[in-house]
Amino acid sequence: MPALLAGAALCLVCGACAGAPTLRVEDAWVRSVPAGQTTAGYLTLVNGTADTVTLVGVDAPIADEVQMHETTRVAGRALMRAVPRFVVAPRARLRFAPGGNHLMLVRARAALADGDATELTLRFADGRALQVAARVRP
Ligand SMILES: [Cu+2]
Repeated sequence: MPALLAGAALCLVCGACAGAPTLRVEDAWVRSVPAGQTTAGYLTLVNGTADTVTLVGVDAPIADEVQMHETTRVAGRALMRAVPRFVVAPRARLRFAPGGNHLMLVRARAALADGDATELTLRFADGRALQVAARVRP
């Protein structure tokens, strides 16, 4: 019985933490790259709100251009193609991860070395923007 009560108390605490619905980014990172080359970025967008959000682009001051790509399998081969927007349902997550959706950071304006941090800004259809720090790693 004491264990049950403790569990109930924990749930209340969790509920309080999750009280503020937010749109946030987890685990943003960019693969290290020499200057002038193209690299990839990854992150998880967490839509903790009750609204659908539409991601329409990402900006990175380190790159000439950023494209959002998805990876599809055609006849056993992985092909990537640019996607203009990603729609994220309420309380859903959108993952950019190796082998799947990813950000292409075209022509790095400076070298990105392991341990650096770089900035990414996510832009949404409603005009909102979300700026995050991405770790650089191999
Ligand atoms: Cu790509």
